[in-house]
Amino acid sequence: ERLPELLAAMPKAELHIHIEGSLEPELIFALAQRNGVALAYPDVQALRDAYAFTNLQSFLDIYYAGASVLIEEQDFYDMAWAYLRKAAEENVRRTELFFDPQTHTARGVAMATVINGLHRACEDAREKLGVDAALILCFLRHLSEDAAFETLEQALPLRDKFIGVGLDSSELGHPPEKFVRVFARCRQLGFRLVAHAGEEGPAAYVWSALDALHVERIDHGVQSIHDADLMRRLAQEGIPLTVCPLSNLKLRVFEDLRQHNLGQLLEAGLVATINSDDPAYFGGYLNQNFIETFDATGLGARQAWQLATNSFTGSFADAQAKRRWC
Ligand code: ES4
Ligand code: ZN
Repeated sequence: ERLPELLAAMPKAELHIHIEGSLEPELIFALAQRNGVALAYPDVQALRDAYAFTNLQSFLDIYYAGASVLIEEQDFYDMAWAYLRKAAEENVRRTELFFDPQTHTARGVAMATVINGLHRACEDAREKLGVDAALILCFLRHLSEDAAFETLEQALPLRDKFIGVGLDSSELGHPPEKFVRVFARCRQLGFRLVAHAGEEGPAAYVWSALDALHVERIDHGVQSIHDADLMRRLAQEGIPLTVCPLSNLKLRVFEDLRQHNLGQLLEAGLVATINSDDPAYFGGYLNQNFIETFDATGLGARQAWQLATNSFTGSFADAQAKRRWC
């Protein structure tokens, strides 16, 4: 049987998807119209043409601009529902969605509007699509730790609607240490913890995400390859890495997909996974990430099985659900 069909058909989990990064240009324009929000681009094609990124920051600027059309609870629902339908089609059985509340609260959108819209879509996904979906609140690392504390405070009345917290946005110059106190508080509160580290930033940021923040998973983490001691630790402790190949390609973390180190991470025994990151911006949803990465790097059926297994074992699903999938 052909590999692309196997990759598409196999049940899998997605552990690294920013729901604002699933907002397609067509939905951005529809929501802009619905909400009377002005966009800096005349049409869908002009917006798509602006997706010519050279690094993480050049992407983030346009990603935050796209999110400005989200105003009402139904907007957040519609965005998440569109992604969850796509996930179901791609045989995703479990997905853990990042969201960036500070992008929205800074524009005067209430925290409850954001979380209730996303959470309702997750509930409908379980019921109508058979997709198990959970939310992870991300703090924006280019903002202060005080701003993160304020965000946590605003979200706590809705704490049963998200399972964990993460750390995203501009990595360089914003090391994990900046958020030690707020992550300690989240840990105390019983949230699951993750952080972006080693995407553009150095392996040292992966060490501090583990030792200063006590995260359970590393988002990206591809720079870990440059530190042999770190590689041994990640393997020994079974710390999952949520790798995003098409994102890495578009943001020039690797200049060619053939140079991507996913195969080496697996070879070293790490719990590496494939994820889409911001599929509307990076040229593909989860199955496209699998197919293009396998094609470029020559991975085979054995790695396909390993990646699917890793995605479920690395997830924050309960033990019973994991037994059902694995
Ligand atoms: C992100 Cl690719 C990436 N890196 C860091 N933060 C992000 N937020 C959305 N996509
Ligand atoms: Zn990400």
